[in-house]
Amino acid sequence: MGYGLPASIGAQIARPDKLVFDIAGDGSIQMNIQELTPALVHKLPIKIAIMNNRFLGRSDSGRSCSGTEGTLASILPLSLTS
Ligand SMILES: Cc1ncc(C[n+]2csc(CCOP(=O)(O)OP(=O)(O)O)c2C)c(N)n1
Ligand SMILES: [Mg+2]
Repeated sequence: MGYGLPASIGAQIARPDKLVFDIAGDGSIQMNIQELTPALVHKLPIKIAIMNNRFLGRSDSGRSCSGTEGTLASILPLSLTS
């Protein structure tokens, strides 16, 4: 959790020729959202898809006993360069 964006920055800097995607939960992206600043400063073309289910769902674990069965996530695509 929180790893995807900083890892994507490292991957994109290491391999500028490659398309880098960060697929993140809304809680995960929030954890290290400040890393958008270096990504923008360095004009990194990382693509970010945020799986927004509006809570720290811990993915599927515990869902059957938490009353959140059937909760759907909307996807918020975010491109840093366009
Ligand atoms: C650094 C860190 N803190 C806390 C956790 C415990 N944890 C695992 S999943 C999760 C919630 C993730 O929420 P989100 O990114 O919105 O994904 P969702 O499960 O809602 O799809 C938490 C707090 C973790 N894995 N890593
Ligand atoms: Mg979530």
